[in-house]
Amino acid sequence: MTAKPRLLSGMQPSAASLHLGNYIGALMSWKALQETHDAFFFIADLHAITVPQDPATLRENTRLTAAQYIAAGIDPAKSTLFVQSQVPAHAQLAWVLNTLTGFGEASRMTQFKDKAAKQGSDAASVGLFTYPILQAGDILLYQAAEVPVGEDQRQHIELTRDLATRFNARFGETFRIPEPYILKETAKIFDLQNPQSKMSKSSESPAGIVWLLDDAKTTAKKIMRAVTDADGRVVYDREAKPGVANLLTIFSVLGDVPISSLEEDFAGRGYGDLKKALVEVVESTLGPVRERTLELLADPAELDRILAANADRANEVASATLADVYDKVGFLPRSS
Ligand code: ATP
Ligand code: LTN
Repeated sequence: MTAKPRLLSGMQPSAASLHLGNYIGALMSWKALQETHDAFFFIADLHAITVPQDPATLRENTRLTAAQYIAAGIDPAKSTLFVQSQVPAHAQLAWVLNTLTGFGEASRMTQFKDKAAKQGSDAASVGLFTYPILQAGDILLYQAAEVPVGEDQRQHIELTRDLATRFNARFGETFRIPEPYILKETAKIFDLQNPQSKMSKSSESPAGIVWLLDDAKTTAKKIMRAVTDADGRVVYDREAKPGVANLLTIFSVLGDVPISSLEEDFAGRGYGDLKKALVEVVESTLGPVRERTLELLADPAELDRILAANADRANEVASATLADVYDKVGFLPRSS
């Protein structure tokens, strides 16, 4: 039997709830990938403190995010599902990789430039600047072959590959060079009120974001009020009709029907009909996810126990890689 390829991905616990974009763009594919891969999925809480944050909220959001991973189908018995800060090797490897990264190289990361611009560059922390180096460490610790991420993360995976190649050349073969596994553009979900921008945890568009933990009524209201256009035809055209195209994408992915059959079914009917049917489809997917999340949160001690057991599993792999790195860079081992 050949071993399954190793895979790793993560999300920041930067909001209390994940949204429909995270569900369709990340969790649905992760769930499928855990069947064919030796998968590691984590909650990137070390990354979450690179922007101003509130400690009680961070702790709460970390549990909430873990519960939503599990509720969406990430099985902690199949995948290793852990909290980043519970595996100390992430911070330790990041330090070593910091010393191999050029200042100019780090300065070219576009996500930093965008996020720093939002905060004002004086307010941006050095942690935000070195965020991609911590991310490189996440991936390299597990010798991951594949990293499923959205297109916006491609540059960070390229940096990871460069750092791994550089380390291997300087100190000897240590890291596996990971491949990006860029999730399809068709899985990209846009804001219901502003269908030119992607649905995002940090956007300020309360009516445009479908949170996984919204109740059924709130979700229905958001879908019924989604921005469309004056044309009235249910046709997929991303350029000319972004609002309708977005609704069709969500329907197609969650209902598992091709967009062309939706166009046929709804030909000659209005957007109201499309939206009503979509409300049903979204609720039949998100309803059970929401209920399961609430069940898991009702027993936080059990949830924390699952996370601890998974962190132990992650730690076994991560600490072995870190020990090799420490040895290769020339640190004096502590005698036992
Ligand atoms: P933030 O606003 O804090 O950056 P986000 O909502 O954009 O958060 P990320 O934490 O950047 O989400 O991404 C987590 C995962 O969810 C990534 O794999 C990303 O590709 C996916 N994802 C995020 N938003 C969407 C979206 N609108 N459509 C599809 N996938 C998405
Ligand atoms: N930066 C990623 C989250 C993330 C990640 C990782 C993804 C942190 N470390 C390692 C894949 C592999 C994001 O914002 N989506």
